[in-house]
Order: sequence, then C-alpha cells, then structure tokens
Amino acid sequence: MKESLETLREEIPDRIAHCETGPEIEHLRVEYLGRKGKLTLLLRGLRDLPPEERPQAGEQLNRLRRVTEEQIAARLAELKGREKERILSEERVDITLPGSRWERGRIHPLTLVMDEIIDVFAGMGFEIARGPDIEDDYHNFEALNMPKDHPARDMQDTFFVSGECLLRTHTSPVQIRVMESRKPPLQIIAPGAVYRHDDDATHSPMFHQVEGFMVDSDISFADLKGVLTHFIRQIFRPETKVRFRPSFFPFTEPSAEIDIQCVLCGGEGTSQEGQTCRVCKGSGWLEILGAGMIDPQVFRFVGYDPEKVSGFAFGMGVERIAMLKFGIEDIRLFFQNDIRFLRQFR
Ligand code: 2NM
Repeated sequence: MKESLETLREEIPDRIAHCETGPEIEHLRVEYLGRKGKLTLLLRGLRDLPPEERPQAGEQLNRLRRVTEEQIAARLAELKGREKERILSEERVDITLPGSRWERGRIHPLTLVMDEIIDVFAGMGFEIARGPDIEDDYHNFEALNMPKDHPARDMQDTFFVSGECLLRTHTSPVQIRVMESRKPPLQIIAPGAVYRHDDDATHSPMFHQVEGFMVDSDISFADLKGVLTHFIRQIFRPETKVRFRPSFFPFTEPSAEIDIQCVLCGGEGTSQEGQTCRVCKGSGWLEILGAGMIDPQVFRFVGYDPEKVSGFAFGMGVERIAMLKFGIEDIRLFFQNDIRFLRQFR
C-alpha cells in the first residue's frame, strides 16, 4: 500500500504535466480516479488494512485524490487558456474591413416596360382588367369574329388544354369578358401572358401583350390615332414619327398597323457606314402596334348595338417593345434568368 501510494504521488503530477489536450486529461482522470481507477482501488483497499493503519493511510490517499483533482483542473484551465490565446492571435478578425454587400434585386426588364406601358394608359384614364390564361374557344376566337372555319385561326398556333379549353393566344378575350359584363363608356387595357406555338430568336411560346379598347357613343379613328400617337411618344422619344398603315384583323374594321421610325437608324434605313440597318432591315420603319375600329360583329356578340356605340381597339407585344427600347436581339434572354443579363436594367 505504502509503495503504491509513493509511486502514484510521483507519477501523477508528471503524467498530468505531459497532457496536451482535453481528451488526454480526461483519459488520465479515468485512469486514476474513475470507478476502476488506480487511486480508487487503493482507497477501496483500505478496508483490508489493520484498523490502526487505516486513519493515516486514508488521510494520505484522500489528500492525494484531492491534490490530483486540483492538478487536473488546473492543467485543464491552462490548456483552455492557451487555446484561447491561440484563437485570439491566429483567428484575428479585422473589423475595419468593409462588409460584403447584400445584392439588391432588380425589376425584370419586361416588368419595367409593362409598368411603363400601363402608366401611360393609366394617365389617359384607362382601367386595367385581367382575365384567365386558360380560356374557352368562344372568348378567344368565336366572339372575336373568328368562327371555327376562319382562316385567321391558322394564323395563331394554339395550345389546346382539353375539350373547349385552350391557352389564350391574345388578351382580347379579357376585353370580351369586360364588354359582356359592363356597358359603355369603357376604356380599358388588358396586360398579361399569352401563348402561341412558336419558338425562335424573336418568338417565345409564352410572351406578353397589352391590348386595350375604348368604347362610347361616338368614338372615331381620330381618337385611335390621338391615343396611340401619344402612347408611342411617351414610350419612345417625344418627336418619334409614326405611320398608320392599312391592315386586316378579323375583329376590327378598318384595321391598321402602326410603325415608328427605326430606333437604330432613325428612319435612314442604313447604318452610318452605309450598311443596311440590322434592326429595320432597311425600311426605316418598325411595326409596333396593331389596331382598328371594333367590328360591328364583335359588338353584336357582347350584346352592344353597333348603331349606338363605336370604339377602337389595339394590341402590342411587350417583349418586342422591350427589345427595341433596350436593343435586345434574342427574346429568349428574357426567360433564361441569367443574372448578368437581368442586372443591366433599371
Ligand atoms: C390587336 C389589333 C387590333 C383588339 C380587338 C379587341 C376587342 F376585343 F375589343 F375586339 N381587343 N383587341 C385588337 C385589335 C388587338 O392586336 C394586334
């Protein structure tokens, strides 16, 4: 017993001093003070000693245990302190460095242009109407003077959902629904997504339109010209020249397509180097709107008397206007969500 005590007294402080990590110390604590530890076993062995030797041996063993516990705690504190010093010196943070900035989101260029278009019409007193993307044949075609056998139905390659349901090919069905449920005077625009089976650099199977109309007792082609000329000069430059060209739509009569002077060559048709302008292909003009006086047949479908009311309607592609305004050559850029593209617009 005596020799064992002496051995432990000498080896324990030495062993503790050699510990370099928390787990090493814990391992040591178990080795000496655990349930089957060397010191614990000696303490348990006290009962085998003659009674007169027990008090002294007991006192010495208990002191060794206390001292060992204290030394372990002290070594642990020392190691923790050293680790803290190491972290403080090695993992120093320079609080004078500027922080990393939060990326601010941008508004999508199509939303930017759509909002601008809506603002101009709102400024002329137009209301905004919306309708379902999934339409029925009646509102998308029939009521717009395009019966089942009408050749104009081939002009639009329609996505059919099932039975009578289809993805709207224009936002005109919204105007039909407004006219069905309300009476003139009305001046309304219908912005939104439309769908056509088409996919190349200038056509996307999903794109956006703003269509609109004005109906009252005495609306003329002069009103159409005034409203749309004002619109164009708000969206493009105020001195932009416009051209109204005869055209055909099943739902308007007469119909027109409206051109503006080319945004790139200014109507010259050629670049400064004398090359054919790549935007207008040399014509000097760009088509940006379709319009016309609403066909009496459309009025009959919605229950208006074509003898008592008249009106004009128009439609435009938002992507096309955004491409011309920003000089974007491929419509697919709008839908790829490449951050390098999107962050250019404000
Ligand atoms: C266009 C061109 C011409 C149009 C007509 C109507 C309605 F429903 F009132 F008859 N809405 N939109 C229209 C007329 C659309 O887009 C090129």
